[in-house]
Amino acid sequence: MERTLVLLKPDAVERGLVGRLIARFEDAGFEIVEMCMERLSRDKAAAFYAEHAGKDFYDRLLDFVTRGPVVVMALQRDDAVERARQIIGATDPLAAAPGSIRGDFGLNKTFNSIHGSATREDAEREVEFFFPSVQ
Ligand code: 3AN
Repeated sequence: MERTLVLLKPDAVERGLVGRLIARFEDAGFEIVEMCMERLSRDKAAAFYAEHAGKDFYDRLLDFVTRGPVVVMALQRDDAVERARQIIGATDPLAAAPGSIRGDFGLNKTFNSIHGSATREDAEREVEFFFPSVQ
């Protein structure tokens, strides 16, 4: 069974969307393998988003994801990475399909409510990053 990492960003937590967003994944057959709520330190956020270091939106992204708590989940089902990306929608909420999480709730390219692993390799690294004890 495949796993992916989903992170509900501060704008989702602040707006009281956590329960509805988790329900979308459970309704789509995902099992929650691990879950935690935490406020990311700047160093941890920088490590998580290291691939974007130096980009024009990087500091804005770190300010945003550290401004309040996030909810992090390791989710499992067949084709978890691809299916979660479909449920989440495109990075830019304006381009995200209506009915996808970002299409329905994302505010802009930075405040886009949720992160999901982009590839199976990213998923393995990201699950290990947040939940090192998970096999
Ligand atoms: P995704 O989360 O859709 O996989 P990534 O991994 O390219 O997108 O980007 C990670 C995060 O960086 C996005 N969720 C978004 O918050 C932010 N981001 C990406 N591209 C932009 C951009 N062009 N302008 C502002 N923020 C961006």
